[in-house]
Amino acid sequence: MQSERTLVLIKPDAVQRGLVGEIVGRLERRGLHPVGIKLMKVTTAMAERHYGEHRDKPFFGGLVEFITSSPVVAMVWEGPGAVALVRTMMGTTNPQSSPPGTIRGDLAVSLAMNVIHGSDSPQSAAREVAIFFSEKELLDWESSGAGWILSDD
Ligand code: 3AN
Repeated sequence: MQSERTLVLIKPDAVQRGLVGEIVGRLERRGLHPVGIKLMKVTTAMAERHYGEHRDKPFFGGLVEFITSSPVVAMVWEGPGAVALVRTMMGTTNPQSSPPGTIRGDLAVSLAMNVIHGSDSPQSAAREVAIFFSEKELLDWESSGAGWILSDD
């Protein structure tokens, strides 16, 4: 399986509830590698770019307001099939229908405050990573001496 990178945001609700370690821990234990992590305040311009596909939706204003309201943890995670893997771990958009065992199913009750964002395709991941990180902020895990213990089989 091909190694991929995906953008993950720990949203303001989860940062405020002290769930950063829980969410990072789940991604680490699954076997993905962090290649970029930062605590940051999302600007309105970044949020409008990031959520551009929802521009015409009635909840767009609230979405931008929420994600810019207080700090998020922005991260890039890498590993085989990382985009779909993180989506599976997140669960469904509405936590009410997200099964136990998923991040939203275990940690969230609200559609608007659903604790985590993960890119929904490799194309979205490339676009979203570029909004939050410059190339020099991302670690090249394999050439950095950190090693790579995941195998393809
Ligand atoms: P996901 O985050 O599961 O990919 P999207 O991309 O459909 O879901 O929606 C982006 C974000 O917009 C969601 N994470 C959620 O916070 C918010 N959202 C989606 N649908 C609604 C809705 N009907 N009302 C309020 N917020 C919504």
